Amino acid sequence: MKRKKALITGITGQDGSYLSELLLSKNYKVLGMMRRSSSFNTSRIDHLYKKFKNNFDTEYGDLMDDSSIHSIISKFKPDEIYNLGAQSHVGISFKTAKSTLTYNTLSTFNILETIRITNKKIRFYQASSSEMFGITKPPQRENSQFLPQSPYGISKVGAYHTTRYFRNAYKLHACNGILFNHESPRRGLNFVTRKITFNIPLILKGEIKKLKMGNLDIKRDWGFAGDYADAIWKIVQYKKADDWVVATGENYSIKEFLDECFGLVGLNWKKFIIQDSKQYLRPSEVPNLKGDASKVKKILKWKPKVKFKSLCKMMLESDLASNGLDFNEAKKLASKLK
Ligand code: NAP
Ligand code: G4F
Repeated sequence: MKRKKALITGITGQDGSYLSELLLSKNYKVLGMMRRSSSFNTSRIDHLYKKFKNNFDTEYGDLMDDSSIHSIISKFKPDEIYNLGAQSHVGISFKTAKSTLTYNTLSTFNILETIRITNKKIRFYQASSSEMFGITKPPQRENSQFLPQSPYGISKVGAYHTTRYFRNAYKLHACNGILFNHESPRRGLNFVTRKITFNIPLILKGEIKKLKMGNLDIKRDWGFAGDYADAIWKIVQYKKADDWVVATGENYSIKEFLDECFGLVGLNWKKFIIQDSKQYLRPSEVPNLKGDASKVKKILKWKPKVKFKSLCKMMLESDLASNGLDFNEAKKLASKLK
């Protein structure tokens, strides 16, 4: 059987790294498109260059530069394109509203238009987001209303509709995965879950005394990024291009995430967290996300394996290990802070 080739944008991000590992394990050839940065940004994928040297590589490109997309697609000739590249931070999107709107929406258009011109058989995946639902009440599903509350949310609605437009108008196999929050030890340090697990060891070691945070009453439906990579792949393999909600169906507040993680080392978070710090409050919020993933479960037979408590433990264990600590040693340090 012919070996499949996948092009991944946003390869250097959390999801890019898990998706690459999954596709390589399925014998794909994977090419990642990455942007130039002044310092190296490949720490999440460095292990793949060596291990899969004939099947894994990256190429510099820019999703706002059609000629660079065209050149990569013409040369690599992918069967599938996974568009994960985006300014993905909601809070920062309020500060970089115009570039987030432009980049996240037009980048999707640029890839789809190139597919339309070069090879309409290429299957396309768009990284859509539960942030698009905004203030719509949970549970949110495929046909729930989009009421985005941030430049990021609006940009993702634009990209979602761009994907549907190419599917309907030009019959491209263009899919939207509407993924709810998914986390991992590779999550960026300025997303709320990783901010918490990254800083607990620093609190234990006395390197910081207090951590400033924003609104802790917000609820999110948090899954594990490794599980979500599997859903992304299944969405693209399905015979019919469609839109799919991917979620665990359970949600927790940030206070509950703090309870769980600080509890694992025997600490009470209230002693160490400053709430409602102006720096982290957003001009408008998405208060309550909880997805209904019945469709993806029923048709694609996908279900999340990692639940909330295991996710907290996995992330904290990894950040403790990076500081040379295990849970027992962490608890000993914690007893000195009580
Ligand atoms: P991430 O870790 O922030 O990775 C984003 C990727 O996009 C990185 O490779 C980043 O490159 C690249 N990128 C960002 N801004 C760019 C720009 N202006 N030009 C070129 N490349 C740029 O995000 P993720 O968690 O893996 O998410 C992957 C995709 O899924 C994103 O589109 C995100 O919006 C979407 N999504 C994520 C979640 C979630 O909970 N994780 C949920 C729903 C949807 P650098 O490494 O150089 O920064
Ligand atoms: O972890 P967050 O920054 O993720 P957010 O805004 O939900 O966005 C993530 O999930 C989306 C899917 O719904 C993705 F599309 C998007 O790319 C990204 O991956 O914040 C979660 C919540 C927010 O309500 C925020 O206001 O936590 C609240 N929060 C409270 N204190 C904080 C903090 N968020 C951050 N980042 N830092 C804080 O100190």
